Amino acid sequence: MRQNLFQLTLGCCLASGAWNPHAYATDQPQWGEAWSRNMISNERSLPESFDPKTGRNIKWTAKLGTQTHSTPIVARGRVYIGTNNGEPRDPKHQGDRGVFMCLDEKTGRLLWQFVVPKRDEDAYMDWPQMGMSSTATVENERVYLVDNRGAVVCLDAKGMVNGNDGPFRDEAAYLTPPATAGSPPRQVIGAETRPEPLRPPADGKLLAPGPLDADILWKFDLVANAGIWPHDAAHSSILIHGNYLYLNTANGVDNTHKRIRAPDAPSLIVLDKRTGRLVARDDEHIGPNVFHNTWASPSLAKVKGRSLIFFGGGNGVVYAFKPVRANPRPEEVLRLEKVFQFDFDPTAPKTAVHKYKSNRRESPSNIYGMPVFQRNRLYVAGGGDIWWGKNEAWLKCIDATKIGEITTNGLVWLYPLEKHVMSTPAVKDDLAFIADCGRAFHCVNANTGQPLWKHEIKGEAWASPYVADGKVYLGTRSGSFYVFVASREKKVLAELELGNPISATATAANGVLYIATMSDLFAIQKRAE
Ligand SMILES: [Ca+2]
Repeated sequence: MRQNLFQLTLGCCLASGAWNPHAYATDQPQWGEAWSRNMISNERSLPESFDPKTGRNIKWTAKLGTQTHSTPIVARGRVYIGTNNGEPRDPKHQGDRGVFMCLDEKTGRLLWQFVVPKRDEDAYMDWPQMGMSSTATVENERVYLVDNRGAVVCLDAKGMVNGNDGPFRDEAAYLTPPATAGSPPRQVIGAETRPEPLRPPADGKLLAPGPLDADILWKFDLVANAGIWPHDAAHSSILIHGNYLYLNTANGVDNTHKRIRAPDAPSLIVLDKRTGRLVARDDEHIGPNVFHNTWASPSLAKVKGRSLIFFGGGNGVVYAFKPVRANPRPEEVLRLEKVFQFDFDPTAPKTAVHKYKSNRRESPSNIYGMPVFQRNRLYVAGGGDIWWGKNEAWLKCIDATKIGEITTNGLVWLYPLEKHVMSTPAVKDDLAFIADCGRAFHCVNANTGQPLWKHEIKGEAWASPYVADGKVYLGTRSGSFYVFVASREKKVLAELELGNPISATATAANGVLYIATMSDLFAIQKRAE
């Protein structure tokens, strides 16, 4: 099939007389492959190495804030990335903010930015300087994103410069913080704070949106409209299926890390992409067993002719759901119909889970990365919790064709990792790649789970490995960036020191590789010799 497709593509190129080495060059409008979430790309002619100091293979560099935990997305001539306001680009936005930048793909110039005041009722609801850590999803001229306050927004890709498109027109109020300098957030553990709506400033004066500001088309507040409890940072990567958006809610513990304050809130919701209306939610009662937060985003694939939504809950259970039916009645909130559930860590504690907080040997398991689908199998990394749980973590391969309770009969293989894992796997044919927080990068036989090779990396991996052009790209929290050959044998092509931690996964689009450190976004392109 792959060969046929290649021959067909080659045939078309030859027929049109325009053979182009970048024939596979396309946008990357969502995180990972649509919608398997596999961290792979068909881009070609990507560089093996680069050097920001000498400019070798650097197309452009864009200044970000001081913390960047979001992965760059490329669509229709624009590059999108979340960061903080550590380096204010617009003098009217001063102080700590969530920032989401839209840059020109050709030059890296800032086209517009979405700047959102921090939650200041409790530092644990929107951690200081974290910025906007969600990764955007773009379809046509609409940009779907979860902001730092836990609002799902649909933004106009053209921004405010072509006017304030609606129905949402209250941008002035949403970009104005309660106090001009920003209030220092409170951090009183156990205090009876609650998430609150953004307060207007005491003097009533709102900032005026300008041509550098974002244009919100609609907004859905996960706190006010879905009842979730925000914790640390909102982190979602929205999945689009037909007219619907599927996303994890980032419902989490409160600042004691021992209480779930919104036990009935959904973990996975579905919104109508045209209006932002809540269409469906899960009915799995995951809330009480969320050990830390709900930070893993869903994936989708066709299994035996039917589409399934895959989701890793904050309770360490992997679910498959049927997508919502085509036309729910207005005002109806459907319950997602479950097809299977797989307990990722069946022997872990299942009751009073928060008493295992800070226990590095025994605790429930959390899932941070997305479930990756390839050839009827689901590859999921998870285990423990990097901040509050046990060290133990695994890469597990699940048979996605099973139905019902599949914890025992759905496991194909498991591969133990070094210590904690934040990454989503990259599965390329028979090879599965995963990086962990125990400073190990692994290549595993995707069919059997047998280890093939391992490489000791500097720093924890918060990013995911990314396979493109026969190479694996991976950045780490020590600021090291690795390029490996994507093969059964270990071969390190490059080990670079970028001097600043990396949380973002690399992204390839239109023949260019994008790598974000905490403070800079590099567009990297092979120069003609
Ligand atoms: Ca507009």
